[in-house]
Amino acid sequence: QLASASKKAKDATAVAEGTGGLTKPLADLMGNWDRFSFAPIRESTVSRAMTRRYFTDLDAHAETDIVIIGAGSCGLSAAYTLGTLRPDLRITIIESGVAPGGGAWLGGQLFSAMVMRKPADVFLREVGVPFDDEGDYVVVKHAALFTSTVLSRVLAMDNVKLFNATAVEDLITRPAEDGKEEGGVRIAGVVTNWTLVSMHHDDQSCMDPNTVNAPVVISTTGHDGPFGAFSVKRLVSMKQLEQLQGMRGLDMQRAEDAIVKNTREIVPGLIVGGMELSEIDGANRMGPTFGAMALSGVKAAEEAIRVFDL
Ligand code: AHZ
Repeated sequence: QLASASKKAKDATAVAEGTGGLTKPLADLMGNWDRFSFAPIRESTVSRAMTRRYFTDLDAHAETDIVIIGAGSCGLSAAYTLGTLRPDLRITIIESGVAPGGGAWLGGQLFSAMVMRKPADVFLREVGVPFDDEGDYVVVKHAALFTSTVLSRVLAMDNVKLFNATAVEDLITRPAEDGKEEGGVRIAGVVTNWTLVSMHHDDQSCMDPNTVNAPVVISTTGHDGPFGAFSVKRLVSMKQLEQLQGMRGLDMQRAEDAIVKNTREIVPGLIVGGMELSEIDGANRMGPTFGAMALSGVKAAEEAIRVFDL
């Protein structure tokens, strides 16, 4: 107790003598808790502060330039690249989870460190994530440092809105332009619902969805799973793809090059990146090395701009 009291006194002195590395307004608060009180507020003010912004965003993003489905390592890397290169575009990220980041909060087997093979270090330098250089590969001390840094850069962009806890339930389609195969479609946006609603279609009725129109969609929903490989599975059920080849076994060497090289427009208006691609092409998985996710995101952004500008 004595030690903690003397530490408190010391902290208070440190604040009195200087800011100790903190900004002055925060430093000034410390040591003055007896006189502390928050500014007054009414509950409805809080409700309106949230809902007005959310519904203004919903209204603005009902017509968007580019939708990104999934905010995992690939989707966030795509969003960062797009948002930086094209501040003129309205970008909408739809993420079914409450917590964006997909599988990129940990490395492998719940370990902290995240490995990326070179040249993916260029993306880390770009967004400002520190790493240990180990020669052919680099290591970020905690995967969460990568994900939180990219996420914070993306969320700070004026032209990007993330709707999390929101699932893409379907794709909006239009008949493909002249000259395309009979019955072919182009993708013209996404169909959405609150994820908790999407999870209850089996036991509740009449829970129709909402829509977002967009000329270009990037799908990065990961490999097959309860929510994964969403768009490519839907392309099969709507007969735009004959079948999925299915993700192959783990081979880091092959998997990462293949994912980046194969990141492309799969049907008009729909670009697929990250591990969702492995289900179409029958690519290997890479397990816990994330360079291909970052660079597939960069390539997906480049493709999206090309398609958007056509
Ligand atoms: O919640 C999902 C996750 O955040 C989200 N998602 C999936 N279906 C969705 C839907 N609507 C909205 N219908 C949806 N969001 O998509 C995100 C996918 O993130 P991920 O981390 O699973 O995929 P990724 O391709 O960005 O990264 C894959 C990382 C992997 S998997 C792997 C292996 O298994 O070997 N190795 C690596 C590096």
